Amino acid sequence: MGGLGYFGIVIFGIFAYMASTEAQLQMNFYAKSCPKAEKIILDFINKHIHNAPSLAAPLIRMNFHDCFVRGCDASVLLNSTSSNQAEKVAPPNLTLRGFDFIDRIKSLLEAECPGVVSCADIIALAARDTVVAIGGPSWRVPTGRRDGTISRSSEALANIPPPTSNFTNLQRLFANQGLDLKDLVLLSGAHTIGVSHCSSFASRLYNFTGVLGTQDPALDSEYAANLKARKCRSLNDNVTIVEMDPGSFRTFDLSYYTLLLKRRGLFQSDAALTTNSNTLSLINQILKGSLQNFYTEFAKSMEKMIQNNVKTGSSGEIRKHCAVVNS
Ligand code: HEM
Ligand SMILES: *[C@@H]1O[C@H](CO)[C@@H](O)[C@H](O)[C@H]1NC(C)=O
Ligand SMILES: *[C@@H]1O[C@H](CO)[C@@H](O)[C@H](O)[C@H]1NC(C)=O
Ligand SMILES: *[C@@H]1O[C@H](CO)[C@@H](O)[C@H](O)[C@H]1NC(C)=O
Ligand SMILES: *[C@@H]1O[C@H](CO)[C@@H](O)[C@H](O)[C@H]1NC(C)=O
Ligand SMILES: CC(=O)N[C@H]1CO[C@H](CO)[C@@H](O)[C@@H]1O
Repeated sequence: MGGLGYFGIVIFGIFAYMASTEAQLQMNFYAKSCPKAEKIILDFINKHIHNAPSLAAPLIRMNFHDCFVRGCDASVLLNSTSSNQAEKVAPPNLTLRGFDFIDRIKSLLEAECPGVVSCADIIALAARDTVVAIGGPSWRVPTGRRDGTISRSSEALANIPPPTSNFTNLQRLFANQGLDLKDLVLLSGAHTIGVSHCSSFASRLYNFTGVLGTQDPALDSEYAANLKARKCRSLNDNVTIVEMDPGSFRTFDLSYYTLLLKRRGLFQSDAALTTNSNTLSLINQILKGSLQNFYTEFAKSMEKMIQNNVKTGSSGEIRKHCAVVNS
């Protein structure tokens, strides 16, 4: 053997092993450093979810937006500065909600153990706990994420799929995050809860492919007529909100997929899932299975999404205020 020798290789191996374990998230990462952290979050949610049952939707969406830009590092929470346009001001983030709620949890945790629990972990735990609180699926949230220091509007635009996405775009943007077509179909199932502004899909009703007065033929015409008459009365309505899964928008059920097959998915991106034979067959499989099975599969995809490309160990920081980097 050459200069390094057997001993060198063993030492190198040990360091490589340490570096790789350091880079892992783990269950209950705060067990020693802030033992009550996860319970404080859960208690706060259980205390407030009755007054705010609609919070689960914005929080799981916030989790998705956070993870799709620079890994789940709470970059989505940073405010813009005089020299930087943050992710928050990018079009996809204009409709995010729930920032106050995260800030209130953060102040409780700072009071309990200052500078220990990351904003990125708070988003991931709060998203899971609120979805569970409304009777939805549960998933494992290993912790130990660190907060990032960079947040750019342009990166949100480039990485978060717009509602006008076709299948090719969706596949590409999910693949960028290490997520496959199964993850795409399952995670899109989160549209079973929550609301959308008319502005996110009005072009399908009034200005499809840029021709005023035309409608997206992929949208059920009866549903479209109804939306135009009762909800989104003009192309420029940026105020009205619409339930994405009308009738059960607070229940984490399978009806989103039923709607897709009736051509009643609200966005072009929802409709796009039926334009590919693989994703169409996944939709049919989900509908043939039980709700419990959907929950199990959804959980696996969430666990993938929330662990991809995270900052751990000594990278990033633990922010004191979720909206600003530490000075
Ligand atoms: C597949 C690509 C996706 C696209 C194009 C997309 C797009 C959108 C849009 C445009 C809205 C409405 C925003 C508004 O106008 O207020 C929305 C809402 C929502 N999205 Fe998605 N989304 C996608 C995937 C996901 C994923 C992966 C999740 C979570 C796992 C998710 C969860 C939600 C939830 C819960 C809402 C409702 C938010 C609320 O009630 O405030 N979406 N999405
Ligand atoms: C999908 O959208 C992209 C970008 O908007 C476009 O370049 C591409 O041609 C579209 N693909 C299909 C199959 O329509
Ligand atoms: C209709 O869509 C086209 C293409 O996206 C856009 O250029 C045009 O401004 C839209 N019309 C209105 C009235 O917003
Ligand atoms: C909604 O549209 C009006 C008129 O076009 C505009 O003045 C206002 O800033 C818009 N509001 C939002 C939240 O984008
Ligand atoms: C961040 O921006 C929000 C909304 O503009 C503002 O209410 C909040 O005070 C800001 N937070 C910090 C810590 O500067
Ligand atoms: C929550 C949040 O920061 N929303 C911002 C989105 O962008 C608009 C316009 O750029 C701001 O006014 C909001 O404060």
